[in-house]
Amino acid sequence: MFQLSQARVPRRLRFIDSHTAGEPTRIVLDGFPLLPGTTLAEQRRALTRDFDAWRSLINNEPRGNNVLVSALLVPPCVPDCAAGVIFFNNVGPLNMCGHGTIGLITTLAYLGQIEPGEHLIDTPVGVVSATLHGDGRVSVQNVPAYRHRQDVTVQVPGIGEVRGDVAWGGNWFFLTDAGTQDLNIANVEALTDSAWRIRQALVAAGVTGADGAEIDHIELLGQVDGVSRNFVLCPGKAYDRSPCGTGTSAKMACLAADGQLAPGQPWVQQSVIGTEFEGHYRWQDGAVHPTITGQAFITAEGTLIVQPGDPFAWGIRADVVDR
Ligand code: PYC
Repeated sequence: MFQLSQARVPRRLRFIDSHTAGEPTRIVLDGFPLLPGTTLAEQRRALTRDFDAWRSLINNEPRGNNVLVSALLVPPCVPDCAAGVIFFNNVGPLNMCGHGTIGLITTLAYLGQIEPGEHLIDTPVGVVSATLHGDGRVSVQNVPAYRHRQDVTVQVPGIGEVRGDVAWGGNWFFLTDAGTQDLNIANVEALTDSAWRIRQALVAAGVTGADGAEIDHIELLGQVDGVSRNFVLCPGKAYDRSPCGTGTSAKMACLAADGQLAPGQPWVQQSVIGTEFEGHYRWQDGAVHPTITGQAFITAEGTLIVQPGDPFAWGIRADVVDR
């Protein structure tokens, strides 16, 4: 059980908020503890193990919210990288985050730290490269994506048999057809309910990603006016307002495995709110290397303040019951 703040002076953390295709990102510039570790994977483990209260402070209410994805801007551990980043949301760390990387690059440009061109970014799952275009769009060359399991069936209480693929796009996804469900913003409650049931059924059935990794993103897919549209439920039960960069990567890996998308062929992925990412992939060393292009916009900059004695110093957490 973590301790509430005993600090005698206000804690201050500077941040910049943006949204990418509607999905918010908070980049925290300073004010958090130095994380031990010589790689970002080690530092992310340290964040989860010893500093999870800081994640909650930044991302959870009353300073954040369940939809927000935040990231610590940290010194890169790999030479030649412009920055290091550790993403997290309302329930824990994320491996990679496509919309968040677009938000990060836009934030670094806003701060005057980078110019248009290609930039390497160190993440806990490897180095990704991102290109800032002259018009403000950002292309993220994501980590390699692949389909792990095809045509998995699972019995979902209240729904019945659901069939889908398990794929890695920087996070673990279960991708399945939305069937007759409307993929639009008016239907997000019902979509959330379906996706959550599917996620729980996968856990109950022992369906995982590689090495037993939990599948913590559920992607329901369909078409609207001939364009692929998705609904992605994130680990903390919020849905992605953007088309989800890692989810689009996972989708392209499945299409590539089915021979339905050739290297270099453009893929447009819409979100449930109708925003778009453009994608394509390159085939290298037997793997799909996805690129996702989108645009972020700065929405706020400021300082998170934690006053001494604030009972919600560390955010509102469902797992803290002794307040
Ligand atoms: O864009 O990869 C993404 C993402 C993951 C979770 C929310 N957005």
